[in-house]
Amino acid sequence: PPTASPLRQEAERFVRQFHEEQPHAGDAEARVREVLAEVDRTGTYVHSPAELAFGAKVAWRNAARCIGRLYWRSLVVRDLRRVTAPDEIAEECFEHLRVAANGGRIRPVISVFAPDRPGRPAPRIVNDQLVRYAGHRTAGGSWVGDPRGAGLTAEARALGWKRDQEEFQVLPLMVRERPGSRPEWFELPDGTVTEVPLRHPDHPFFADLGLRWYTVPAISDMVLEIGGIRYPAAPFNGWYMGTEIGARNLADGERYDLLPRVADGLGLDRSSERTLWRDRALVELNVAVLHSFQEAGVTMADHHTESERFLRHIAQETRHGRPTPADWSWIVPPVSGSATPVFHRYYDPVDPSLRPAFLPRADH
Ligand code: HEM
Ligand code: NRG
Repeated sequence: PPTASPLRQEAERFVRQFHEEQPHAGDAEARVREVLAEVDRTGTYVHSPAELAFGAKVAWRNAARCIGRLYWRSLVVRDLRRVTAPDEIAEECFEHLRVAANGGRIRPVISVFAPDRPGRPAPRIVNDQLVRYAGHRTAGGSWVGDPRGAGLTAEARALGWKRDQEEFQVLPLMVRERPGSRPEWFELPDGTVTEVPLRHPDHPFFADLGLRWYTVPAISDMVLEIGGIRYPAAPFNGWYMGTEIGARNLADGERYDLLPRVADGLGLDRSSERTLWRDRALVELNVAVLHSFQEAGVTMADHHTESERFLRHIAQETRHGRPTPADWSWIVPPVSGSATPVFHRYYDPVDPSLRPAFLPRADH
């Protein structure tokens, strides 16, 4: 049998890590022998439920761009490896959203569908998040909806999906049975997507802008890789940090581009950049996002609290003798960076070979 295939090496490395971190999980050497024999016999191997759960949690722990890692141990892992039919994948994604939304008390959840196997690639979710708003460019060059959703909107329409053009129109979930095959699409059923209408505690004009956002950010286009096994359909979510919505999704010029309208509502002087109307509008937009989620009873972190938690996470990992690789440019919040403690330091270097990991999807 081959002794040095990448899969054998990754499998052995993972099984040893699993047993090192979980000393009560049984006999490491016996499991290594079993896994390697299975790889030699079948070209792949099957994780135990405990290995899968551990692998998913450690992939989160290893996510160098994620500020939310303090709670990595609490990830709810839904083992759906037997689910391969697109309609059943969609149904379980909808159940994922309901489990995660939890009436407002957001739970971090991952749903792990079938892995790729030799000669049998697994299904893929086309959407980059389970919930995304459609976006269309008008004849005049302006946008209706989220420009980030434009590609998915075009794909959905090519498959026969058609809806009115609205600012916050939830896209259908599209699932491919195999890479390259024509996706099937599924409308998200009523009650699956919870959204929060946005208003400002002090400025009534804000509610009239008609803004809203969904409560569960569920990334669905990353590959979960554990011990050399790739799970291309493994959507995961935590809760939002307010700045993701208030300082990026609604504010970026390439997204909803709302700073001019918010500034006008606030009566700010936009005749010069030096009035800092953009900065002042950004702060009030972020106040509105945090206030609205709070009033709706939906979990959301502010960037000061989440920054402080992240430094506690690093300290906790240090006590366990582990580094916390982190990407400064992703960790530091997009507003008020220097007012948060994560700005004022550097981090352990990012090691692209670190596993388990969430990887960007290479194929579609
Ligand atoms: C990225 C926060 C949970 C994995 C991020 C980002 C933020 C964040 C702010 C940067 C996103 C951006 O700038 O677009 C949080 C918070 C969580 C949480 C507040 C609350 C519990 C999770 C969970 C996982 C995860 C449960 C996986 C199990 C990741 C990964 C990225 C990321 C892989 C990088 C995404 C990319 O490369 O595009 N997170 N996160 N996070 N998070 Fe978390
Ligand atoms: N910025 C994106 C979401 C990226 C991931 N953020 C999280 N992840 N909070 C957006 O939709 O604004 N998470 O798993 O909680």
